[in-house]
Amino acid sequence: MSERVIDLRSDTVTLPSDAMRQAIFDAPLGDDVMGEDPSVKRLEAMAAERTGKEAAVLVASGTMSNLVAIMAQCARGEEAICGSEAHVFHYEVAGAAGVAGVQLRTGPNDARGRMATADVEAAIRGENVHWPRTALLCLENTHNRCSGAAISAEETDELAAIARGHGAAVHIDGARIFNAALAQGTTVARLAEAADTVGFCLSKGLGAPVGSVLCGPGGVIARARKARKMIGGGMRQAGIIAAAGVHALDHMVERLADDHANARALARGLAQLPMVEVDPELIDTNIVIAAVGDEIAFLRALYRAGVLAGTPRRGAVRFVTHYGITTADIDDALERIRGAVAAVA
Ligand code: TLP
Repeated sequence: MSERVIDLRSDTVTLPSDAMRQAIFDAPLGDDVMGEDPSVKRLEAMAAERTGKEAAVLVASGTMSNLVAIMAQCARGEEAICGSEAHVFHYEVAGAAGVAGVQLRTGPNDARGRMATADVEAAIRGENVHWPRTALLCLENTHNRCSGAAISAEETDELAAIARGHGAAVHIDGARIFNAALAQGTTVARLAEAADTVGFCLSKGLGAPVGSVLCGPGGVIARARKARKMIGGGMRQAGIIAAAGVHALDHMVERLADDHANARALARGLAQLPMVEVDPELIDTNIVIAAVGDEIAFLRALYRAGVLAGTPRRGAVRFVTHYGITTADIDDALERIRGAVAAVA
């Protein structure tokens, strides 16, 4: 392995900046289960405001945000619809089924993370003694397994209207919804307007060490808060975490544009290489997924060259740009990847 490792496995590897560490150090604290942590209250108020929702609750992770959103909006034995490529379906240990008692039903996602209105309509159950009630539609923005595609507000509006027409609530897994808003020149509130609940992560591109926030109507968030307690997510002096989140919302949002530019540059460089297929025009945000043939051999060669990436599926590799990765790092990574590809070929 060569000198410094360039870690493009995920934006979850970001480390807090010195200023963020200082904000954590300075945070006023209290017992949040007793509703007395001023830093948590401040973060939750900011999050509600940014997403255009009435209330918010700080949770430990994106996974917990999706789980408590499901617990708050579905009864056991009910069904939630999500895309076939959804994070909640692939990577959350079937928590909807295992913990919430909720069955996930998928409809197809296209390569850009979109769902067709007809497919959502078809996945919603009617009234029949055999069928579970469709309680929730879960969307994802940006769409992780679909190359970080940013989903438009109009598309969300359209799908949400169908769900609502059948009495189902709408949740957005907005782990990277600040990326989605920035990429489309809109606000998170606009992207989430048609949804009941939206969760976003502090610990990805926003650079905080821990945490996600679920936002929505007061009554739903009260139920989510109770669900959070049930699964052991009631945290005491959680202001330690929340202070990093406040700092992130104040200082780390605009810089996500650098990650997007770096991802585009990386995709442009990758597209020049033999054995690698990727369309740089389709990179909306900070995730690049490229087709490479034998992904294991490819990742091993990259590893030896000091570049870390991941794989979302057979034949594909994933690179994620983030805070701490500069434009010079991207040039360096491309140089190393060029050498690695030559070695594999
Ligand atoms: N995604 C992680 C891995 O789990 C794949 C990553 O490296 O991208 N929703 C979406 C859309 C996500 O991308 C993730 C994390 C989550 C939820 C879960 O967040 P955490 O890891 O905080 O539980």
